[in-house]
Amino acid sequence: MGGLDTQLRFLRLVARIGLFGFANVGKTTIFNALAGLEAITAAHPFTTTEPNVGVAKVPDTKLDEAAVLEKSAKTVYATLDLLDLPAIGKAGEGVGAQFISRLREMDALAAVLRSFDDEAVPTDIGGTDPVTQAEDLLVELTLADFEVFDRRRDKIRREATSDPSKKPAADAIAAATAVLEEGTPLRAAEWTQSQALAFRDLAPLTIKPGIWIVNIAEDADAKAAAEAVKAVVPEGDTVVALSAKIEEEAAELTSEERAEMFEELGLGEGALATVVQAAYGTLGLLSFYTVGPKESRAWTVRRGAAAPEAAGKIHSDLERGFIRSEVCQIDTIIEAGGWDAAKRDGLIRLEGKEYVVAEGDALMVRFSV
Ligand SMILES: Nc1nc2c(ncn2[C@@H]2O[C@H](COP(=O)(O)OP(=O)(O)OP(=O)(O)O)[C@@H](O)[C@H]2O)c(=O)[nH]1
Ligand SMILES: [Mg+2]
Repeated sequence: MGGLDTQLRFLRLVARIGLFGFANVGKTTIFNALAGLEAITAAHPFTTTEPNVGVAKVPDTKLDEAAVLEKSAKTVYATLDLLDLPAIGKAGEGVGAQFISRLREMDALAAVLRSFDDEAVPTDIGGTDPVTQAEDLLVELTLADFEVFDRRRDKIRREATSDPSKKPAADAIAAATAVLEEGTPLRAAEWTQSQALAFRDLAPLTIKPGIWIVNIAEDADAKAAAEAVKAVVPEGDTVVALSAKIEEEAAELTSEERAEMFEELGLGEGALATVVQAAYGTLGLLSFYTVGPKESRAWTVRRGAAAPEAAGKIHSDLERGFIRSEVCQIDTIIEAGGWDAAKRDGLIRLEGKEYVVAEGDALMVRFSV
C-alpha cells in the first residue's frame, strides 16, 4: 500500500510498536513477556497513565545457528521498541487526546483483546468477547482520524481556493474524510502515493499496520479465536491468539527450556515470536546479517534498500566508502557449515552498489574511506 511505503521512508532506525486496548486485558503481561521486563501488572480497573517503554528482541533461529557455527563471542538480535499504553477510555467515552498522540508516534499498532475469564480480574466494558473489543477499538480509531481529517478538510479547502497547487492535497483529504465518515479505516481503502503523502503529517492511526493479539485462556482453541477476529478487522492485518499467562511463564525460562515447553504444547516458536516477526513483515522491514567469530548480528533495513544503504546501518563509513559486498544467504552459510566453508565452496558472490539486499542475506562489506 502506498501509505505504508511513504511512512517507511521516514521510519527511524528501530520500529515502534504500541500495545493498546481496554483495561485488564493483559497488555502489561504481554509487554513483560515480549520485553523480558517486569512492569507492574495488577487486576484493577484504574490504570496508570504513563506508558511502559521497552525493547523486544526479534527471535531468530537462523542467527542462533550461524552464531554456533562461527563460534561467535556475541549474538546481537534485531529489536523493536515497545510501548505499553495505559488502557483506552471506555467504549463510547472516546479516546483521550494524550493517549491518541502517543499512538500517532507508533509505526504499528498492536491491540490486545481479552478472551480469558477470571473472576479475580474485573472486566472492562469490552467484556471478554474479543470480536466486540476489536470492533469497538476500530470505531474509536476511525473516529479519532475522522475528527482530525474533518478539520483539515475545511482548512485546506479554503487554502486551495487561493492556492490551486493545494487542490490535489485538498481532494485527497476530502476523499479520506469521506471514507472515515463511513466508518472505514483508511488502510481498508486504496490510496496512491501522492494521496498518502497528503495524509502524512496527520499521522492517521487507521493507516498504520494493525496487529491483533487475542489473549485466550490457557486451554482455548487459538485458531478459532484468531479466525473470529480476522473476520472483523481490515484485510492484511495480523491476528495472533496466545495465552499471556503461558507466554509470561515461558519468558522466565532459558531458551532451551522454552523451546521444550512450546514443543510439548505444540506452539512452535511461541506466539510472541510470531507477533514480533509479523510486525517486521507488516512494517516492510527485512533482516540481513553479519556473521563471524567476534559477533553474529541481525540488522534491519527497509525492503528495497540497496547494499550501501544496508551497509550504512552497520556504520556510516561503510556506506560512504562502499566498494562492493560479499553476499550469501544465511541458509546457504548454515548448510555449508559457516562463512569460511561457504567461501571455500565458492558460494559467496560479489555485489556492487546497485544490489538490492534480500531478506536473509549475510554481508561482508568492502569499503575504503
Ligand atoms: N487468567 C488470566 N489472567 C491474566 C491473563 N493475562 C493477564 N492476566 C491477569 O490480569 C490482570 C491484568 O493484567 P495486565 O497485564 O496488568 O493487564 P493490562 O491490560 O495491562 O491492564 P491495565 O494496564 O490496568 O489496563 C493481572 O492480574 C494479570 O495477571 C491471562 O491470560 N489469564
Ligand atoms: Mg497495564
